[in-house]
Amino acid sequence: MTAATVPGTDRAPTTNQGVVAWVQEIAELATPDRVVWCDGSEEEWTRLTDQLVEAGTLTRLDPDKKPNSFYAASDPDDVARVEERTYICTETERGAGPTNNWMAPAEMKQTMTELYRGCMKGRTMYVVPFCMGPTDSDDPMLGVEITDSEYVVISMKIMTRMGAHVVPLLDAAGDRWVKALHSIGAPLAEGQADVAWPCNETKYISHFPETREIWSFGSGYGGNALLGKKCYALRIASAIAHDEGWLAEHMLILKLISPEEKAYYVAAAFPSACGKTNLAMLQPTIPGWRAETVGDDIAWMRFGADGRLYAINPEFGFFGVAPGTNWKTNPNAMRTIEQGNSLFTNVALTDDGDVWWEGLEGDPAHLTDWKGNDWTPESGVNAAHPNSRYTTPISQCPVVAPEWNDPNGVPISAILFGGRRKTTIPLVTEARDWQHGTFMGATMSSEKTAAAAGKVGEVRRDPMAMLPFLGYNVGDYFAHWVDVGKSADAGKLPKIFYVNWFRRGEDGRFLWPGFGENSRVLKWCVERMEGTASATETPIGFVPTADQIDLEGLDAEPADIAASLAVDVEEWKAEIPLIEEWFAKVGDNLPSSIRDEFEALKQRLGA
Ligand code: GTP
Ligand code: SPV
Ligand code: MN
Repeated sequence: MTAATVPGTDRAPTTNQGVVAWVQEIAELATPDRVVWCDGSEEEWTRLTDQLVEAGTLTRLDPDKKPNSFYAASDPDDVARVEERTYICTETERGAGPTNNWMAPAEMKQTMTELYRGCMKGRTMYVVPFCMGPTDSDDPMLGVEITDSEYVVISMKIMTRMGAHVVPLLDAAGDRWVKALHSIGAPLAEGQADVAWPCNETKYISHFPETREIWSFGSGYGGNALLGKKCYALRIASAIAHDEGWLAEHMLILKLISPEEKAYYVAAAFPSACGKTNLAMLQPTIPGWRAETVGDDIAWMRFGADGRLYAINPEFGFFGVAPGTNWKTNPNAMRTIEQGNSLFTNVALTDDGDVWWEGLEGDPAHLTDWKGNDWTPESGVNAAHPNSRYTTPISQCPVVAPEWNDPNGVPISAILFGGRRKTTIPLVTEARDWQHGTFMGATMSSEKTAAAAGKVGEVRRDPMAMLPFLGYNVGDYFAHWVDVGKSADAGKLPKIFYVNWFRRGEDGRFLWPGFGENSRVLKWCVERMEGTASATETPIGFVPTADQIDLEGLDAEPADIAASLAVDVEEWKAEIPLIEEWFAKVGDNLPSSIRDEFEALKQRLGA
């Protein structure tokens, strides 16, 4: 089939000839049965969800419980981001750096072109115009995703600003838009029956930061397939941000309001499945304090005319970890999904048309688990996959900040870094200054979670929670952070803190209750910014003692709180060779200022 005969190719709603030519080129290569230009309408949503119910990909939930909401179960081999199949294809290997898989762009394109050849046979090719961040921005960040997955189209409707209203922006964009090509890689032969979750064993998630392109093949799940999210808003955008002097970060954005009605905006970088969504929807336990959500996963930060750092959330929905979410840990997420218009992937299905996952209230006697098997409490397996997720509109969040859609963003006064560490890292540490904070971020570490395929629990360095999401050389990234600090008025830079909600006692229990109680830590951070709280200077930075944090009414063992805040010099000395090893990997591109911070830390520890 040639492009001229792929029905629909010629129905482009845009005058952007670059878009038209690219769609034509891909239609010719992938040979779908038809091309559909998505308009993002309710009619389109209904048509696609009906079609997916018919195909067995989606199950409609009971509308009295979750209106206009659906359950999906993926192929058991397509459940998370595939980091070992994720590539940064820069002209030089140095460009991608020591932390990314690299292949030369021409070689990758040659390999993948052969995979894409005929890969949409028997399917529909959808063209999804989308915008990351508010559409009324001075410089809207546009993209076009081509995909052969209906599930991806409806997910993109929740997660991005997409459809007809983006087309006028695209018309005027020239070549300032990102080509995002996605295929599940499951062509259908004449008469071949489809499966509920088609995908391909061979997977590639490839990025070409120099030409602002994304090529994804073989997976239909999450960050592998919804290309506006990690691929564009982090990997491609981090490279753009490096060139243009701003920051694209794996951070939530939270608005904290004091009893005096003063608002503080906080951005926080925690690795995948380490608490961003939960903190973003925090329900403070301290009387008089309130919190509102701006974003739960990604922040784009630029300096404003007043010299302060302003953040926007480029996303339009939440793609949240389901297990552990409940009315106690995250009531605002529960209220968001309760309103419907949501997808639930790889959770369990109840017998009465609702969803369930480990940690949710209720103790169901019978379920259909994420693999489609009968499940009872005696089954001895999880009913939901640990990386099962809800996809839901931000606008439904009952505590969404009114300014979440403001193209100018919100002024950030604090940045938190944090990982999941059983030992060593105290509940909270304040950096001495921006450069020290950059060192903290650069040496951050965390135990691996189910958000990516691979071994769970292993400690790895995850700088600024960006290890899997950086579109260029990690040493250049650290230098960029240092430069951003130098370019600014020090007094206007956010203060940096390092937190750890996950420190454990010898018996394995969490020392800090976490969730809403994290507001106590945030209150201390705010009071440090205001100069009203005290801290104790330690070799690793400023750490509070238990009496320096507001613990009134907290139900916790004082010994546990003290242990969560302890700076154990011996544990820290054991951390030194691990940082040494990490910096050896970063190599010659490690900025000397970050090396200096390390030497100073060693001196203070007597290591
Ligand atoms: P991604 O969407 O993968 O980027 O994850 P995330 O960083 O948004 O993590 P999320 O908030 O979804 O939390 C992941 C897991 O950590 C869930 O099972 C939570 O219940 C758990 N969690 C979140 N906050 C806390 C906390 O303060 N303490 C403890 N112990 N667990 C937490
Ligand atoms: C993460 O892993 O950090 C996520 C989920 O937010 S995904 O979109 O799959 O990357
Ligand atoms: Mn994330």
